[in-house]
Amino acid sequence: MSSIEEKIEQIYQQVVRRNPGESEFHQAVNEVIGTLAPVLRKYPQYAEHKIIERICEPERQIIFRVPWQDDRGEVQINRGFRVQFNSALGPYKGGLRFHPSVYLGIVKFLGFEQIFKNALTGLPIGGAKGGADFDPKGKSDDEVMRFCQSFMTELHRHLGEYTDVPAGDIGVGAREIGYLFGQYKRMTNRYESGVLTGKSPHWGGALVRREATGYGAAYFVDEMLKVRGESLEGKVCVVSGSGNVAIYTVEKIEQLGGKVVACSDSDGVIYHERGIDVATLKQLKEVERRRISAYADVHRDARYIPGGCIWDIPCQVAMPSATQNELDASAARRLVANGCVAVGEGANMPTTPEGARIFLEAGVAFGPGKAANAGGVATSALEMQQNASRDAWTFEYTEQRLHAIMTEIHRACYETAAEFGSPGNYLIGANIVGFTRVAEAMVAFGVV
Ligand code: NDP
Ligand code: 2IT
Repeated sequence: MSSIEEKIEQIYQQVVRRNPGESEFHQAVNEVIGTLAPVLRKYPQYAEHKIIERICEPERQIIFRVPWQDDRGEVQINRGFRVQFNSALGPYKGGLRFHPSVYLGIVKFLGFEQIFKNALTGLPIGGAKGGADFDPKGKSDDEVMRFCQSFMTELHRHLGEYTDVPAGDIGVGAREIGYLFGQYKRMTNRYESGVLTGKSPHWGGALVRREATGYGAAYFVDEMLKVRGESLEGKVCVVSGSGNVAIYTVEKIEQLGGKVVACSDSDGVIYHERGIDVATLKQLKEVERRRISAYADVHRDARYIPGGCIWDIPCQVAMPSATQNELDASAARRLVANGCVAVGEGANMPTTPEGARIFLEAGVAFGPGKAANAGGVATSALEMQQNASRDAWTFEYTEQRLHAIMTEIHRACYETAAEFGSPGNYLIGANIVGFTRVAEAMVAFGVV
């Protein structure tokens, strides 16, 4: 090992020691800084300025009590988080996740990834993430509203259109953003549209934000296939999950001529050989808020596999779009054996490090989340632009901008991977592009 590699390993060990028990955060840090040795070799000033050490330490971490009353009047207590990780390139920006598994380690892994993803978009946004260990499943609208109001009552003092701009993630969609914005407006007495993104287009939200992550992920995979002289046209695909990202990944793949034969939730898998019907998906998930098993009641030729593993289904393109570490080494081996040629991560860190290694060794085109799913936050930044100029763009124009951003992210990752001696390795390309953009700004700002 060279001294640079040893130094990076020491930094990683230091991160593990300073952040005990936060395995997802350790994993995300290792995955990024493990690829940065060639960058430090080329730009020794980043080591001198201790950019890696500084980037691994969040600028600010906020943890707070969220008390609320359920429909029976019983008091419930949850824990809220906001990790404002890095503001070198712009105001803190990143989603809120409401899921019972949320703890500091998850929020920190997501916030860390967000720094580099946001830099990749080329737009002026820093990195952050937040959320709560609140489980929206089975809660009434009123309960969700009271929870969101209590959450924002504390968080509002840390936000602002030039300070920190949250959006959605797992368990947080347009309904939750509405309740959060309503409470922010009430507490601050300001109609500050740009303080949250993912708003309804009826009151300041950007058209295409709802679709953006899924559409962008499909565009990214199409770009990876183009480099190989192929496209999504005619490809058999599987998309895990059935939430916001999954639904619009299915929609765009189908628009680009691919066929999605399966999607899922945490209870099971739907297999529909003639292709998932996206209108049914939207009706069941967005309108009725039901489980994916209900799809098989609507389409009798579809099969529901309770407890099934979606990666057992043969496909040419796999789009993990549910959650972290949902695709491990054994699933990666099965996908490769079944003829999978491209993987686009719609979710954040859905593939384990071993799974990613298997894809790269097998020559599968592997689009890491921080590049492939950046379309969501990029369109959030477009929403901020529209809010700042009190303007509203058309669907067509906004989608064109999203498409151009995804094409540019692909180009930057592809060319940088080749420049640093790893052609075709988008993981390395994405990490290096994202890191160097943030590092340049941090060096310019001095020791802050
Ligand atoms: P949603 O809440 O809309 O949907 C989440 C989906 O993933 C549901 O189908 C859910 O199933 C499934 N899921 C969640 N947790 C688990 C789990 N532990 N095991 C199995 N399935 C699970 O969230 P999004 O679609 O917004 O987010 C999906 C992923 O995309 C996340 O990793 C998120 O960080 C990432 N992402 C989201 C962006 C956005 O704009 N929304 C932007 C970029 C990335 P169930 O209902 O059974 O829980
Ligand atoms: O992981 C992500 O990029 C998001 N959940 C979207 C963040 C945002 O601010 O739009």
